[in-house]
Amino acid sequence: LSSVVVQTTPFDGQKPGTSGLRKKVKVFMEKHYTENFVQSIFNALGDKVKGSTLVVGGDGRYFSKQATNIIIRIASANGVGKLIIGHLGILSTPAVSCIIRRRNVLGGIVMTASHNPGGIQHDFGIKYNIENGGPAPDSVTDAIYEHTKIITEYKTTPALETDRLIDVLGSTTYKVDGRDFVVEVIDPTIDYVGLMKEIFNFPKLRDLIRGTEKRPQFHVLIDSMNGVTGVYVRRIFVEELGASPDHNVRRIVPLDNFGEIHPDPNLTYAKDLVDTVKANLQYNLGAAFDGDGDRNMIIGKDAFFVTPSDSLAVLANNLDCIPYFQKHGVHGFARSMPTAAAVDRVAEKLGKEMFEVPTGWKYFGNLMDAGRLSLCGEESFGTGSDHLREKDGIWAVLAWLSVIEHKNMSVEDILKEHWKIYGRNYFTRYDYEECDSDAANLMMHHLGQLLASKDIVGKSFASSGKSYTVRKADNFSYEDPIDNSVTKNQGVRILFEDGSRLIYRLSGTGSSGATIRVYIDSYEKENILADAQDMLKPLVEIGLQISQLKKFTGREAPTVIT
Ligand code: VG1
Ligand code: CO
Repeated sequence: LSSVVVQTTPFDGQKPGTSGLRKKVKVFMEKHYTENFVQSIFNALGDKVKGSTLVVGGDGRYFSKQATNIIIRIASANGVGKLIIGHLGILSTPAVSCIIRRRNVLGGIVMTASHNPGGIQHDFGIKYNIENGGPAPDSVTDAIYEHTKIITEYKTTPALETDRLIDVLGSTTYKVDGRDFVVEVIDPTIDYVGLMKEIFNFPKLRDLIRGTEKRPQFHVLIDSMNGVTGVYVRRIFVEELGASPDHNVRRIVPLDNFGEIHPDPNLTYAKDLVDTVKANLQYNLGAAFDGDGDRNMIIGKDAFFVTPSDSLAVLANNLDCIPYFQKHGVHGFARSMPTAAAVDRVAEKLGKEMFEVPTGWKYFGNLMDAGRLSLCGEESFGTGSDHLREKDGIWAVLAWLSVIEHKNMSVEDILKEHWKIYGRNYFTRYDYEECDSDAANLMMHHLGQLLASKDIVGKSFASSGKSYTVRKADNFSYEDPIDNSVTKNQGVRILFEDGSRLIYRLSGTGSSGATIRVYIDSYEKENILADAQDMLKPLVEIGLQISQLKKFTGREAPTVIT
């Protein structure tokens, strides 16, 4: 087979966001659009591509097959030696990370738009992961973006027959321009399940889920929301841990449009799971994942909600019951800046290093590689550890089950005990999705001016009888302690004297318009059993007042509250 060179011209806006390039499917379908981006990845990688091995797979959303074929042909023409592809193009985001690490390859191309809806009308996405298994850092995504702006041609091998190639397991070797090019189609679960078995005590978890003479069954309901985790849930929960395929798992067949739902595990989009757990009090735990399997939501009996910030803190406090951490030790903890600081209190008590990074998993990788970070999380339903370099939904549920097995307590009791010891960080996030971009930018500009004005510090704001005085206000910037790279403008923070915070930032994962996120949190030492929305109401109002969000966007209410 011979490669050919195809002339092309650049597209605007191929800038990877918080987690890769995400656009409407129809945009990716435009002639040369996907090709340009894939070629730009190879251009940014340069000589490293020659003879390299890359992993390819994704959440199976609409357009994945076409994109896989494009990637195969372009990779072959660019001198890639081998592609390892998940069967049917399926690989969860954590599984890609796992395979890159276990097989020591150059990187991976992940086809996902995560929790964004799928189907011909909705979203597609491509992101590149580097050799540590993690999302490419800004230096790499910036280089890719620069190439997308100047691209004039791409290389491909049009005669390479890809039809049905990824439907069958096994290796195929081609000769392209005289070189060997191998496509190996693998079982998407094999590496990942192997890793989970090394990390956790599967026999114990099996006893928990099936029950023993001494202990009643612990009933779980695991919801894959028609996303990619279905194949992993079947292997791990049903086949390995003995969960019932009828009662313990749901929506575990990946669909390319996610069954027309929004595969995002939160109280709004996973309401179906919440309602089912509420209606069936035999369930002790419910969990849901997003489309690509890196997010998780945990609820207890009667749908008792665990905020991701608390989930992180509870796991941090109990890691020593998990074999992986017994073996490797527990190094530092980290969270993204908007995530509530519950884990910071655990770090302090246990004497561990604690890091606060910008939003997005790529900022955790360096710390993990340097051996300074074991467990981290984000308020956006992301939890993970240094077992790989992505957040990992299934891992988080197995970690929770390990803690439950060890403590022999309910989800709710574990949380209440935790708050009693550490106090509680109340947290909520208001999302205003698909706002007018100009309006959102004007609001951020207004906040920027506020920061620049000298009198913001010391100023008091009052609402519903509560008053808060500003201690500090800034736009978050982060210096990576390992490579000293600096990332600026990561969100406007208004920090109050009592430790409460208001944070504003624009989403970097949407595919149209702008999504404004407002994060609100406050800490209570004693008053730990209140309702989060009631508790935070005054601060929410102050947040709207300071930002003049309604005036700028015309929005009366958020699209999603978590
Ligand atoms: C959102 C979340 C962020 C997360 C990112 C990717 O980003 O806030 O915490 O890392 O999604 O998650 P943004 O820029 O929209 O706020 V995923 O599961 O979409 O890969
Ligand atoms: Co995701």
